[in-house]
Amino acid sequence: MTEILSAIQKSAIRIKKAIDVKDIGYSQEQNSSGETQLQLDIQCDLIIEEELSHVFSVHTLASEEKEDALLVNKEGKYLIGFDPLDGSSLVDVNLSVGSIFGIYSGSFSGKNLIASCYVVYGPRVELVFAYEGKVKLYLLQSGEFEYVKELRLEEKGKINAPGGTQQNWEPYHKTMVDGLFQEGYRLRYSGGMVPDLHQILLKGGGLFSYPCTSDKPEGKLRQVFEVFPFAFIFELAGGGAIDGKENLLLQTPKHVHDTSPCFFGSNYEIERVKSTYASV
Ligand code: AHM
Ligand code: MG
Repeated sequence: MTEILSAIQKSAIRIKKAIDVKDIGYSQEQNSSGETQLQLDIQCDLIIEEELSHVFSVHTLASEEKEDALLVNKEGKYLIGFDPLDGSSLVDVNLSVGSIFGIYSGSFSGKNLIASCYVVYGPRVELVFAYEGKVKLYLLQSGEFEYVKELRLEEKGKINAPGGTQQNWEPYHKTMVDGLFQEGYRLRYSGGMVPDLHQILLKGGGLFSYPCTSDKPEGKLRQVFEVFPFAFIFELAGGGAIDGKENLLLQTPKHVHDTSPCFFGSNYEIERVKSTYASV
């Protein structure tokens, strides 16, 4: 696991440099969800593939930017699912973006997650690594990731980050989101799940939701690359991660690019989601 973390750190340093250039360019290729990929997405994907495929313990790599998983080493023990540059459309407006990694054993299923990690490229580069019962924050300083502290969620937070297009929300979902605002929650939503979830973790709690909507009945966010890694982090930090009813980590995708509605938060808000969704 140390080698995997170190390869992720090396990738993060290279990705930060790739983001910091004047022309990020656009390519004509589409990823498996039919979105036009930014040149930068492709670069970041290649950087991570290059760094992680050198690690002996890595068996398979699956990227949000590639249709199929890539076998790296038959004798390797871990399967890694990653989103090389989540929120990449925010780079040109200079908002924070991130890379997300889930480290699995056996298959890409929620219950098989062993560790997970994300990197936020913001005013500072920070890395969060969840492994062996702890969620640890690191900060990039003079080319090295330095340990900062362990992250723990409070029982209840103050932030509400509701994803998806409001006109496509189910009425019960809108009632729940409005109810939290009426209780004094503040809107914090950048459109990048990495900085949005990072803010909730660092400020002690709140709710991030990306529900099923009329245009996306299975949600938008991908289980293997986005949803499971954050579910693992939120559970280890003392909060919860559900699809509305069940824990997200109980899900097994049929395909590596499958999506799921998802809710991440501290316990108070997750209970609120459960009671809203119990009757639907
Ligand atoms: P991406 O992987 O194509 O960048 O999309 C994922 C992003 C998440 O970071 C974010 O939470 C979500 O899409 C925002 O979607 P929306 O604009 O529909 O709220
Ligand atoms: Mg993404």
